Amino acid sequence: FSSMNLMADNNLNVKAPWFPKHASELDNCNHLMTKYEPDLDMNHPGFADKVYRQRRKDIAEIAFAYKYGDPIPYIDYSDVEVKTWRSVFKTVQDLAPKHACAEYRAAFQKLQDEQIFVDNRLPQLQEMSDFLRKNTGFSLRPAAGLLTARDFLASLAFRIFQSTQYVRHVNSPYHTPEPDSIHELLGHMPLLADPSFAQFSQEIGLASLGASDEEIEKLSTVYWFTVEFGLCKEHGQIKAYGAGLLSSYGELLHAISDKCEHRAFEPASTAVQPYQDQEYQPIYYVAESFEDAKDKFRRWVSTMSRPFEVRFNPHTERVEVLDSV
Ligand code: TIH
Ligand code: FE2
Repeated sequence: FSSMNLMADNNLNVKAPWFPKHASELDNCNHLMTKYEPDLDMNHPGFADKVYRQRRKDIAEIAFAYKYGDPIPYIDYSDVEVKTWRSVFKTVQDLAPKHACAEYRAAFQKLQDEQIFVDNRLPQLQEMSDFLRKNTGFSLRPAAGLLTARDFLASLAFRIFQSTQYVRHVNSPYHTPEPDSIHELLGHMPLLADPSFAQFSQEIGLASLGASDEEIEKLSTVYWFTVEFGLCKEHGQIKAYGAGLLSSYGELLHAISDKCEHRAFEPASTAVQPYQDQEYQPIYYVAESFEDAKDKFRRWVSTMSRPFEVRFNPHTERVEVLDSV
């Protein structure tokens, strides 16, 4: 401890990229990746659907206008959007008891008990944010689409999850290559309500602050193969905890079939495994448990080159930078 001094902001190693020091600075962390958008990609199921494209624009505007501290605006979801929600919700209800990890099942039950997960309406981000805050201190802010890895990971450091608010096109309910609110709600929210998993998510975020581009790439690859597409062991059986699996009926069945490869989660090798994000994954990584994944992740992160340490102060929602060189 004695060798670590709090660094003044302007003292920070000039080589470290800018990063937010307070949750309010996430207002600047909303840069989008332009990938698979209904306006740009002819293969998007919404490409020829004018009504869908306008809806996406309207909901994106809400996210761009959002500022720290605002309540998350209410979305009046249409009958078509509710129909899409219902069909995905039903498949998750069918598959989760057998294929989702215990932490997911427990949180899913809680969300049903509190009437947040029901089949005839989409949960609003604000009520979901309140639920998470009570359980793990996580909260939500609306995002307009797929964010850059640096911006997305930075928010996790503050226990803030940037969540899309639009709904996938009704013609592709069981798999979409882009995040949407159904993926966020059914995939991410249950696990963000689990304390151990919430901690793991925040640690990925903390490790990303001020990291080099190469390290961001590695961290987002680890994120991809854990938080998004992770499998884990439970009493000798393989279960899903990755959000991209739990929100996609199609990919969940693929991931537990013999049409793909399962490897043991090992951060150093997982971090450099190339992946694609348009189709089902050919490889999945299996963790022994969240605790084991966290231990391995911590050991690996400590080998990274960042010349300072960061510590989150939950009372001020500020990240303190500790000079460790
Ligand atoms: N493929 C997921 C689904 O269909 O629900 C959504 C995404 C997961 C990861 C990135 S986008
Ligand atoms: Fe996701």
